[in-house]
Amino acid sequence: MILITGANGQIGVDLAEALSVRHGTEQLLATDLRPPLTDPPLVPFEVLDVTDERAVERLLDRYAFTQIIHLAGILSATGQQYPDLCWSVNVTGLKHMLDAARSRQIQLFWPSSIASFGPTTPRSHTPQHTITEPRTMYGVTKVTGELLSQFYASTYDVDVRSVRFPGVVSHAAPPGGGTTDWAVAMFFDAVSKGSYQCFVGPDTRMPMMYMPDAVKSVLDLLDANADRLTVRTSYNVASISFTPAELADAITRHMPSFTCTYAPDYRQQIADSWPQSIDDTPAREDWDWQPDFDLDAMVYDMLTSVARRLGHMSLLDRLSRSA
Ligand code: AKB
Repeated sequence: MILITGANGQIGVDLAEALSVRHGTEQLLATDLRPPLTDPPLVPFEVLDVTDERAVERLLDRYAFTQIIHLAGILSATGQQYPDLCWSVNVTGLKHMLDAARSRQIQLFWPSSIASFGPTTPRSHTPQHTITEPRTMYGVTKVTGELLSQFYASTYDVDVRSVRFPGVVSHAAPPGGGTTDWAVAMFFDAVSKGSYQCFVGPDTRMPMMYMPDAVKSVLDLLDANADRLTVRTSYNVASISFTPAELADAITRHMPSFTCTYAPDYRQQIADSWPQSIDDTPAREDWDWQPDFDLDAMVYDMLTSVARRLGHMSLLDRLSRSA
């Protein structure tokens, strides 16, 4: 059986669906601090606060889990506003999962982030092994989590696996409190309002990934032969890098009247401290990582999906005719 924490979040919703296709819903237990998104839930569901060690232990005592997909976490922008909460959820929560994985011999996946890097890291083609001096609390928790994972893997032989996600673009569930959220919000505002005001400047280049590739990276890493894995902190995974102006341009090719304006706020400083592109050679060599989507394929798929979700039939029709 597979335990998913943070199942109501942006990655949790899509990953739970992919896992239920693979293993059947009866093999999953989705958990989150908040109640399920649908009634009845799509997969068996329980409320779980990952910072509550007793609650975590009680839950793990009741099921024979073989894998934990630990997605509960606070993202970068929220983490700057609530640093104590960010530490507690991201570090204490992960430590509870590592301890559970250790005592019960469960395989554990959790996502780190490009936020592990900081202003002293090379920003272009950021290598796997490089300086990790983040300035955000979120980044501090991710570096801490990576080092904890490596310690548990090398000292206690825990099979812990992780990727450093870039911004993830998707339509099933909204991201919350991230610095890369503009890349999702731009699609929803383009379809619902025809315009978007972006909270980072037009030339802010950031590494991104479309959700199907993000899901694929998790499944591929979980499937990989343990003997081939050389990284037990967290693997760099790269896909596409683009700026808000480039994304706006790509959207405009399908929606000529779309306009994007810019009003950078405190998130600009966070974005400027992160890499612009990522070198993921070890992931490609160790477990054959390869993304499928480029910018244009992602934009077409996102616009189609968001138009369908928001009931914008004329746009859907136009998109299908231009395919
Ligand atoms: C965020 O913006 O905080 C996340 C991330 C890159 O980890 N999307």
